[in-house]
Order: sequence, then structure tokens, then C-alpha cells
Amino acid sequence: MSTTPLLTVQQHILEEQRRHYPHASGEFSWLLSGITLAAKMVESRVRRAGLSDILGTAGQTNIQGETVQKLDVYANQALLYCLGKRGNVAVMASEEDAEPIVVERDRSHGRYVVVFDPLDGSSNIDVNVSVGTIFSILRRDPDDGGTRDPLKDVLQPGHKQVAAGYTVYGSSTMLVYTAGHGVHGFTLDPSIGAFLISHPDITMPPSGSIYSVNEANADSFPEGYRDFLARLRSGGTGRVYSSRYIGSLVADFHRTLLKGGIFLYPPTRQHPGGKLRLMYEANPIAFLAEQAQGKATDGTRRILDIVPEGLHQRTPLIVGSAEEVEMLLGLMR
Ligand code: AHM
Ligand code: MG
Repeated sequence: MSTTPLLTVQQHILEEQRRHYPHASGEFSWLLSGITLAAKMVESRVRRAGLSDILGTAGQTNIQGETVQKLDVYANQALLYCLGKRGNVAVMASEEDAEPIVVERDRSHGRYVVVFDPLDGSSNIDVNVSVGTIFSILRRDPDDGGTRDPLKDVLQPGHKQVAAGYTVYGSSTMLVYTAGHGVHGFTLDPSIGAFLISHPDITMPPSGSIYSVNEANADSFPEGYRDFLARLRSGGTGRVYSSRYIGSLVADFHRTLLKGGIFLYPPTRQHPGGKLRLMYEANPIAFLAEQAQGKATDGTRRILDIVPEGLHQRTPLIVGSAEEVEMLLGLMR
């Protein structure tokens, strides 16, 4: 029998909190358990996606102008429900909703703000490819008494995040999170319904041999990006690269986190400011990357330093092993 202790994500969060903040109230752990509960609800639906009448579109258009699929709606509601009942979340903001959602009951005393992409990569559901949930947790300004515009509570730069993570609904379901003390990964054991530690203290390899980009857009990438990709392909770096692109940020990042290399979504003709969203995609992914010794930039700035102006603001995103990210930045300069 294995001697590895069975450690659930809940126990892990509590132990980490006790270790780093001996006087913590436990509120934060309680908040994170809302996310893991929602993740289990979403995962059970994702697993049944081909069986029930859930595939296809719900016939609505979300505020991004994209067709909403039923699972997106369900995932969004699961998170809003689970977090809205915690008692310590004052404001939530989601990719699916144009404006932040205020938890009226907890607006004045709730200490946290949670921003999320409930089902990232949802266009992949119809073809049985991995999707995920991404979340970012911020602290609410305690002095505002809950009186000011909730958008102001949400629009904080990424370096202010107190925790961030994702779940990836892949060949197994994993939850990966950081609360600012390293990155930890848990795999769902479906037979007992618990996330068990499987990847403690993840560090991204300092370099890797995979690059991940939607190369169909390459003709419209700025020159530095094209030079970079040409250099990786030419073998001029002394390393032979492979390309992998799933089209679900969570899944592409998860591979980059474990194997190293680089993921990039540069500016394109269609999306001159980048396609991915700063608040609920780039920021949480950048926090995880840095906590795992990797790097994340928009091509000129560290992602976590960007001062946001809008909830659904887009950004170019380059994230991965320090060596590849530095190489790209060198060519961009
Ligand atoms: P979404 O599915 O939440 O709208 O997220 C956008 C997705 C990301 O998961 C992925 O990295 C990217 O869009 C893929 O874009 P493209 O199809 O342009 O390559
Ligand atoms: Mg997304």
C-alpha cells in the first residue's frame, strides 16, 4: 500500500493558511471550498455532455457577441450560486455577465471579490476536447463600506490577487491553485468526490520544447512574434521544438505549466489588442506562472502590472518558461 498521505484540497488549503497566517479566520478557506464545490458541479455536467440534451447552443448571445452554450450558462450559475452563499464574497464578475454582480447581503462586510471565466474553451465541448474554469480572487477595499461602484472593487491589477487557479476537465479533472505560496495541483477522485493532491509544489521547467499558438493567424502577428516563431522552427536555438495548440487556454496552459515551453496569443488583425481577457484569463494564469517560476507578459509589460480599465478588457498574452519568454522579449526589443 502507498505511503503517500491522502491530502484533500480542503485540508491542504487549511494547512497552508495555518502555516502562513496562524491567525487567519478560516474565511478564505471557506471561500475556496465554494469554488471546489462549483467545480465538482460543473465537472459532473461536463462528463455527461454527450448524453443529455446539453450539447449545442442555448440560443442566447453573450455580451462578447458569442453564442452561449448551455454548459456555459450552467457553469456560470453554479459559481454564482456557490460563491454568493459563502457570506464573505461582496462582488463577483464573470465572462458571461456584462457588469459585476453585487452580493447585496454581503456587500458591506464581504472581504473578497471573485472574478471568473466559468467555462473556458467552451467551443471545444461539442468535440469532446478539454475545457476549464478559471478564477481570480481579490480583496475588497475594507474602507469603502460597500458604497462605491462595484467595478472599482474588481478593477485591480493582477499583482493584487490573493489567489488564483483553474480546473481543467480533461482525461481526468484537475484543480490547480496558488494562494501566493507556490502552485499546487489536485486530481479529482470521482469515486469519493474529493480532489486529492497529485502535483505538490509545481515548478515550470526553465525551458521547454513546445510552443503553442494559433499559427493560422501568424501572417498578421507583429514582426517580433514572426521572427521568434521562425527561430524556434529553424532549430537555430539549438533545440528542436514541437507545436501543440488545443484552443482551450486552460488546457494549453496546463501543459505549458507541467512541460515548459511557451504559449502565446499575440495581437492579430482580428484582435489588435489581443484576444484573451485580462481579468479572468491572463491575470490568474500569470499569477500561477510566476508562482511556478515562469513568466507572463503582454509583449512589453508584466501582465500582473497592467492597471485594468475594463472588466472585459483584452490583452496579448505570452506565458511560459523563463527562457522562451525572455527570448521573445529580446526579439521584440
Ligand atoms: P472562451 O472559450 O472563454 O471564449 O476563451 C477564449 C479561448 C481560449 O480558451 C483559447 O486560448 C482561445 O480562445 C482560442 O482562440 P482561437 O480559436 O482564436 O485560437
Ligand atoms: Mg475564456
